[in-house]
Amino acid sequence: MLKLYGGAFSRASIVQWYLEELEVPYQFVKLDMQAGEHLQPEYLAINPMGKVPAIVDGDFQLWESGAILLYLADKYVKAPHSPEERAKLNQWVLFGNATLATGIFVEANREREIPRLLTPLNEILGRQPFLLGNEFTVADVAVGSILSYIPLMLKLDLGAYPAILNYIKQMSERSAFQKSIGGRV
Ligand SMILES: N[C@@H](CCC(=O)N[C@@H](CS)C(=O)NCC(=O)O)C(=O)O
Repeated sequence: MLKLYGGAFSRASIVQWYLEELEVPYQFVKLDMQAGEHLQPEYLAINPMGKVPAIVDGDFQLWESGAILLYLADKYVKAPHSPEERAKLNQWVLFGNATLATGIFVEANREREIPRLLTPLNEILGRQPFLLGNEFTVADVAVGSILSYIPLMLKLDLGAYPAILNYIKQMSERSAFQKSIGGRV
């Protein structure tokens, strides 16, 4: 069975959300990060960077949450994707993991980046229910997870972005979300 390594409150919940969406069986291996279990040789053999999440799927090991999400999408979502469709998924996953996450979680960036990033996101989500249109995809896990962390962790006022607030609400009502990110807070 696929093993997902993470801490109690970590980005492993993002991968867990997608595994739950896909209904892929997995074992959550919870590392005691306070005790530094993620820096012990046994885990460093899986991710030499000493960060979570990582997965072990048979003989295959992978780390970086965005790379794991895209691997799971490739492996388990049977829809045929053209290079262009796949590139759009990559775009949103990288945006969530890099641009949006650093814009929101790096305090020094927040004041400048939040209006810049959330204004166009609010417009997109005002036009359509999901990032790529009418269908929930891995892009929604990558970006929706970061957006959902805002009310959970930062208590920033998102009143200026009603479509984002509605989107966060829709995401948080999904049962897969509740079994993962929602269940960990
Ligand atoms: N970009 C990485 C970030 C991984 C990351 O920073 N994980 C944190 C937990 S959320 C971690 O392992 N921190 C432990 C440490 O830095 O020692 C990803 O998305 O997987």
